[in-house]
Amino acid sequence: YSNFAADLENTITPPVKVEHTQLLINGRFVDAASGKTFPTLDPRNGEVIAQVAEGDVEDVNRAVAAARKAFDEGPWPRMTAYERSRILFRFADLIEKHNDELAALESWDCGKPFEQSAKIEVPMLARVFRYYAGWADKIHGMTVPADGPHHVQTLHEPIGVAGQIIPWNFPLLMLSWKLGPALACGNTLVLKTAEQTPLSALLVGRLLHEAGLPEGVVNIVSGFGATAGAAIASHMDIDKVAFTGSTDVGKIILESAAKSNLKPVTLELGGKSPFIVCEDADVDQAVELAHFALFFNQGQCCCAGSRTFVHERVYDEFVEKAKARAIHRSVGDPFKSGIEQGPQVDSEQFNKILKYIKHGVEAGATLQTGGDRLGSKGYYIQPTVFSDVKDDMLIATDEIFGPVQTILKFKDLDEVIARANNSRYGLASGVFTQNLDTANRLMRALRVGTVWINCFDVLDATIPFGGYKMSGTGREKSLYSLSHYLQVKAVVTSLKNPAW
Ligand code: TXE
Repeated sequence: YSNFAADLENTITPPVKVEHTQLLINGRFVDAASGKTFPTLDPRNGEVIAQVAEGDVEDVNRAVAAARKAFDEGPWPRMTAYERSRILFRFADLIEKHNDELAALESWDCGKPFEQSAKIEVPMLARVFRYYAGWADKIHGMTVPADGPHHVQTLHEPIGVAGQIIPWNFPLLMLSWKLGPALACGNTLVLKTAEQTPLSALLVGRLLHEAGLPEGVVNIVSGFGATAGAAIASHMDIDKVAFTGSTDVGKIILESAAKSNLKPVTLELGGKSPFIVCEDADVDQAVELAHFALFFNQGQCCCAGSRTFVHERVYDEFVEKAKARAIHRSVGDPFKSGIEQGPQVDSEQFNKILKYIKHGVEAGATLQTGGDRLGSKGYYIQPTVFSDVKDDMLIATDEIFGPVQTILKFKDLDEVIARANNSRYGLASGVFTQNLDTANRLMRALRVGTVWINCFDVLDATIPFGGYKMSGTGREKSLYSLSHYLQVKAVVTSLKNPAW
């Protein structure tokens, strides 16, 4: 890794200016009520990018009041669905116009490769909003053939004010998966960004208003979980909460919702997704896909293929090649061309990953490559591969959320199904095989929200995403996401002339 490490000492200046650092409440950028700010840091070197307004309970209250007014008095929920749809389409056009600016803010704050942000994530952001713009005028109820002299229909109404709390690993995409369905259904909302990555969402907020979004519909509060986040989860005037983050905080959110006003909650939490390489696999292809499944986004994906199960027939060859692929992974300044991996998001995640690597070594797994930090500043970690991993080692049970591949050996399908399902999580999985029967068997047997067969991380807006077990509840993206942002009202009308 020495070549990369040498490069890490000089950080490239990102091609963007930070314009927005205040909270967005009622269509205006404002300071926090307390006047407090917090620094958002550059993961390449730990230096301050900008001071950002630190929202707290009082700011959440102001934001909820604005969202409530925008919901109760309109115009947003009462606009024609077509008008709402047009605003969202215009917003998607503005995303494209500001592609590189959004991508640069995202990469600077998160540490992810700029090429990844500019070519994959920001285009996906526009795609997600166009998907939901298309839904806005296609949301409608049913007529119901009830017994008796009644005409029965259902109205699908927006749920009200949504509270949305997002993490730092994909700030823009997580924002789009939450704002998209909420807005298409006519809700207003308060979004809390992660404290590590507040910047890109604030530019999104400005662009939404440039597209014609009425004031108060989207309010964005930067701040911390224990203060601003907790205020959202327990707020009496928020009608629904959507959260993406750790399983531990997911439990707190559910509890706060129950203890306050019983608002419905959707949760998208952690995972320990199996990636199963079957005996008929083309090893080179399997290695490449398994590598992508784990290392993409510095390994900071809730659906990362973080338990690589490999059939014993191809195991040795797979381990050798997985190691070689990890050694060749290009790690470096995310603003440099051709970089596959940047730094981890912050010192907390960085230390957590190094701790798990140490656990792995101590537990007796074989460290094939990596295992340490890269360079002397910032939060870069060497692409790391462990083989001979046993199911009960912490590196095989816990979400590491970093560039650490753990390879486990299996003998037959029954065994790997049982082991893959033996997890408190159930978010996603990958299956690599040419055998149709094997693929069909695994597809049905795995207790997870997504099965990717001979592919991974296909996250199109049309495909539902969400977890079984402790990976969460509810589905994001796709038609399924809309139901979480709608109330169903039954309307029963007595018929004067039932004979008809
Ligand atoms: O998560 P938190 P952290 C996993 C991953 C990672 C671990 C810890 O394993 O290493 O979680 O990351 C807000 N009330 N995932 O500490 O704390 C917080 O401000 C309300 C998986 O960053 O869950 C941020 O906006 N909100 C995951 C968001 O919750 C609270 C993505 C996530 O932070 C809160 C991120 C509280 N009491 C981490 N405490 C995924 N599913 O993709 C914190 N928050």
